[in-house]
Amino acid sequence: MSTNTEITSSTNGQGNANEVTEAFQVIGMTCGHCAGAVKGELTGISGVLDVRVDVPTGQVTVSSTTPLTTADVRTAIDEAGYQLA
Ligand SMILES: [Cu+2]
Repeated sequence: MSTNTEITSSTNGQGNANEVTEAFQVIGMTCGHCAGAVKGELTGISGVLDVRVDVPTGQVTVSSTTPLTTADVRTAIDEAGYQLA
């Protein structure tokens, strides 16, 4: 399982919620449609703010208001038709 978690605190004195950015490795994406499908499913997870997909490396970076569970991410990627590495 290759999951990198990096916590980014946006503390600019406004009491903003922290933004969590996590990178996941997805197997099977080959083109922009694949990326769009994965992005669409992940965006549907509660709290997700932004999803970036790099098709050549299979790296998917998700920013969210709270840390995502691996189960949620795995389910979303399954729904899109791909596999979490
Ligand atoms: Cu494709």
